Amino acid sequence: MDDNKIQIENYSEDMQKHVRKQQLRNTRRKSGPKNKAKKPRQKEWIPDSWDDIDDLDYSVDERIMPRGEEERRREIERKALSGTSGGNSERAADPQGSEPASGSRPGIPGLVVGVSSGMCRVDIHNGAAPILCDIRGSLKSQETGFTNVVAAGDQVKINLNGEQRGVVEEVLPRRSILARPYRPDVGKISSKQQIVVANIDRVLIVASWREPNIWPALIDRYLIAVQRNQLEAVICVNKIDLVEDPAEFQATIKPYQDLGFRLILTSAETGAGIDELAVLLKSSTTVLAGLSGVGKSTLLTAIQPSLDLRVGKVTQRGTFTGQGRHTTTQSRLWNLENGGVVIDTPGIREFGLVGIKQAQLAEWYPEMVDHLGGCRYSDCSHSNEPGCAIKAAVANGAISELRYKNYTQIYDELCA
Ligand SMILES: Nc1nc2c(ncn2[C@@H]2O[C@H](COP(=O)(O)OP(=O)(O)O)[C@@H](O)[C@H]2O)c(=O)[nH]1
Ligand SMILES: [Mg+2]
Ligand SMILES: [Zn+2]
Repeated sequence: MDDNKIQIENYSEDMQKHVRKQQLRNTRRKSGPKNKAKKPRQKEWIPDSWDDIDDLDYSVDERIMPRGEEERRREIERKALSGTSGGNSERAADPQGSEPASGSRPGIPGLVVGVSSGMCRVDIHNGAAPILCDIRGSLKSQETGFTNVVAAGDQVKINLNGEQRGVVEEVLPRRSILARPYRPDVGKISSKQQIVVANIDRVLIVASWREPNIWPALIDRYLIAVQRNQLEAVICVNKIDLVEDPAEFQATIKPYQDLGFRLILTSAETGAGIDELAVLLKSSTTVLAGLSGVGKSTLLTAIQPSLDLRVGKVTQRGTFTGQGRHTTTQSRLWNLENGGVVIDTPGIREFGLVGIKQAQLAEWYPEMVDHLGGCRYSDCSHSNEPGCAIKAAVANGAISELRYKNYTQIYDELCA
């Protein structure tokens, strides 16, 4: 398809979105009960440069997803997984007309360890520092549906432009990605997604017990993202030195244990759980996902002090402000000394739910699946309907109240 046409289509889609979004925003401002419920959360932590997407914008984006959008997004995901060495039809025309066959571009193989403002750092496995690379213009002009060409974790081929500078010529097919909806600047709306990390095996969902408070619905969102991408999930609850009420703590983590999810309970302050975490991270490629301030960088430094991720002083109870810390603003990858690859991400809240409709949500809750079909109404939302098998299962303890509450919270943010 011709580039101009794509641009125009995107533009009018974006404009329509913008108008609808504004209308929804206005309506919600006047009356939305959801809006009210969210206020304390927004006060509790001050966003980073990367995650300054307010919840409202995010949920509106999902609600107004136009018909056919889900299919379009699936196609986009398929493209993302094929890297830039996929089908030729997706390639921008080569000015020289000398496009080499797929996968046969000359270049030095390397691993993208960090990305910022259109450049990336590539480790070419020679023991030296990663090389700062531009990205070949023809890669940038490909229409992929994603805002970025490369992400941390990508396998690429580069050519050197000198000793210290290179150019990414090709992005090899990816085995997995995690992406997020993208909003370029305040005021601009984009329907595109941004690839945050590529080629990961495992997601370490990091939450803190306090400062900031544990947010179980966010854990569920990440769990859904992990299941959809067929990755391994491990939940890490950090700052357990700040647990005041062990009974409350146990009640919060038990639903996840009962479902068979692996949990690692840590405190970078006391050292609890750090060895267990270190063993986990020794194998495979793990991305750390969690709100800003939960302790992702601190945990990585505890495992390998030479990483030298400057972080703030250990949190005291009641002092979380979200400010004055060293914050990770871009995803970064490290090869650990003892094996394993880790990628630290900035606090990203919105992985995972793009394209899921309200009626599909329960399918992502393994404990609900068996009860589906038992409701009196086939289109039961499992909220207020009589004869609801899910609510009956909550009442008799087969489904935990915590998970059900998370379900209803997330449900309200999805499109019908
Ligand atoms: N009390 C306590 N504070 C911690 C713990 N882990 C990290 N912190 C503090 O939490 C703050 C945020 O940590 P950081 O690693 O920057 O979080 P990130 O944004 O997830 O990378 C820092 O001030 C850390 O010192 C912990 O286990 N207990
Ligand atoms: Mg950090
Ligand atoms: Zn029901």
